[in-house]
Amino acid sequence: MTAEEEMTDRIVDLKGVSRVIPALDLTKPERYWALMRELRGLVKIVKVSWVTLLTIGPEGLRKLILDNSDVYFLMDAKLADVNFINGLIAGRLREIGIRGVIMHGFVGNVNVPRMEDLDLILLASMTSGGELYDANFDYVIKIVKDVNAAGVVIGGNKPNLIARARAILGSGYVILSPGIGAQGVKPGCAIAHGADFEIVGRAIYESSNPREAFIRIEDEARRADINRCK
Ligand code: BMP
Repeated sequence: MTAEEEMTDRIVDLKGVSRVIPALDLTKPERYWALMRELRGLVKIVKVSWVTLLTIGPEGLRKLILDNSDVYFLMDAKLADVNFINGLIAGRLREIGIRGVIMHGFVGNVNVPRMEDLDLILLASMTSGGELYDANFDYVIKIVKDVNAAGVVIGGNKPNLIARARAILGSGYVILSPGIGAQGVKPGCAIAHGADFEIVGRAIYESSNPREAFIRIEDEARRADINRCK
């Protein structure tokens, strides 16, 4: 069976199934396989990045995906080129097994390629800086539906923007929030404000026991309580 046959195609189908997306920004190739072994059977989605691609290369990433065929791989490419090039890059990523690609929303409607067999997720607000981003927040949220994106990334430290996006987008789109753990947001607090998934990097991969850290954060995310987040 191929990786494609074993996993869900769409991130929206994983809403409620899993709440924590480990971010694998690791600089030693062997750590990718070691961490995926630790998280086996628990993790449904992982986020890889330019750090991943520059550490294990495209063939390494293809192998990592094949070796973990029950996991949805999301590439945080933060694309911001013209439509044609964004489409070419996203298509190449799809060929190596990536299911979802994150790109910048500020490039606008015209530069978001329409991909049939890949989830595109638009970065709408960053955990740090990004004042210009937030000034254009409503524009990025508005184009999500127009470009048929799967959802958005909004910093977990921006609870009001998460709630605003949820109100505008409804439940058919995903909201992913980074900033949990190492950047100071408590697990569960982005979800309490309307996010579907919390992206967690260092709090998992720098833990002495990543499997336990994942289980604890997933549990806290599952019990998301807005009263603990004030
Ligand atoms: P960590 O939990 O170690 O802080 O990692 C956060 C992850 O989320 C990194 O992969 C980073 O690129 C990503 N991220 C972020 O921290 N803030 C943003 O606004 C957008 C991101 O993609």
